[in-house]
Amino acid sequence: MSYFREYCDRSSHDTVILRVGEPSESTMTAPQTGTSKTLIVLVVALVTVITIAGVFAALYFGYLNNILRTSEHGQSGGGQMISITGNYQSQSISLDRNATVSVTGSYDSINLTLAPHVTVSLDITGNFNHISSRDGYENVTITGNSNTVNLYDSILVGRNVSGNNNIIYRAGSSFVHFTLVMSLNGYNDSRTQGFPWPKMNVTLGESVTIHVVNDDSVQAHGFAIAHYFDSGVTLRPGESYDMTFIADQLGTFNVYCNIVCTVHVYMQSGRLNVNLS
Ligand SMILES: [Cu+2]
Repeated sequence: MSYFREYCDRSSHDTVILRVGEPSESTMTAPQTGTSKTLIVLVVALVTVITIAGVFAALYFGYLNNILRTSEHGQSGGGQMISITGNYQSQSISLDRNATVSVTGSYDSINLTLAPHVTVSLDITGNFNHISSRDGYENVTITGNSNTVNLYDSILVGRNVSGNNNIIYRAGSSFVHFTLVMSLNGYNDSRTQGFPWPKMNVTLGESVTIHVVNDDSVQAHGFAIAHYFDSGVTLRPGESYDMTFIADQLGTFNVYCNIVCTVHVYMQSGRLNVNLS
C-alpha cells in the first residue's frame, strides 16, 4: 500500500516537474554549453522515467479502485451486500465481515477470500459462473444453471441448489479415510460379503485417503481404482500404501486387484462411489 501511495504522489508531481522543464527550454535559445546539454538530457530522462512510472501507477491504482468500489458498494444498508451484475467479470474480493454476494451476471469469475469467522451468503442467479471461496463459512444458493463453486478450507453451512448442472466442489474442507486390508479373504473379507465390496462412499470434492495394507504373509496383491488410479500399485506381503486424492469426478468406480493372485476373484468388485452430496 505504501508502495502504491509513493507512486501516486509521484504522479501528482508530474505537473511540477514539467514546469521545472520550462526554464530549461528557454535556455535553448542561448548558446548551449556541454553542461547545459547534459542537464537537458538529464531532465528529459527524468521526466520520461517519472511519466512512465506515473502511467503505471495510474493503471494500477485504477485497478485497485475498481476493487474498492466493489466492496464499498455493499457497505450501504447495514449488512454488506455485494452485487456482481455484469457478464465476463473477473474479480477478487476479500471479506472481513459477513456479506451477501449476489451474482446475477453470467460467465463471471470471482475469487472470494474470507476471514476465518466470516460467513458469506452466495446467491447465484446467473449462469456459467465460476466462483471460488477460501476459508470462512459458506451458505450457497443457486437458482441459475451450470455454475461451479469451489470451496477451499471452508465450511459449507447451507446449500440450496435448484438449477441444473451446478457443482459445488469442496477441497480441503472435508476429509474421508478408508482402510483396505488385503488377505486370503480378499479385500476387507470380501470373500464372505456380497459384491460389490468394499464400498467407499464419498462426496464430490472431498479429500479421500485410502490406506491399503497387504496382510497376506505369502503373496503380493494389487490395488487399483478405475479413473482415479488406473496404473495401480502392487504390495508385497506386509507392505502398505496410502493414496490421497480429491474426488473430483462424479460416478461409480471399480476398485480391483490388477495382478494375478489366488484370491483374485474376490478382489475385483470394490466400489468407490462419488456422490453429489
Ligand atoms: Cu489379484
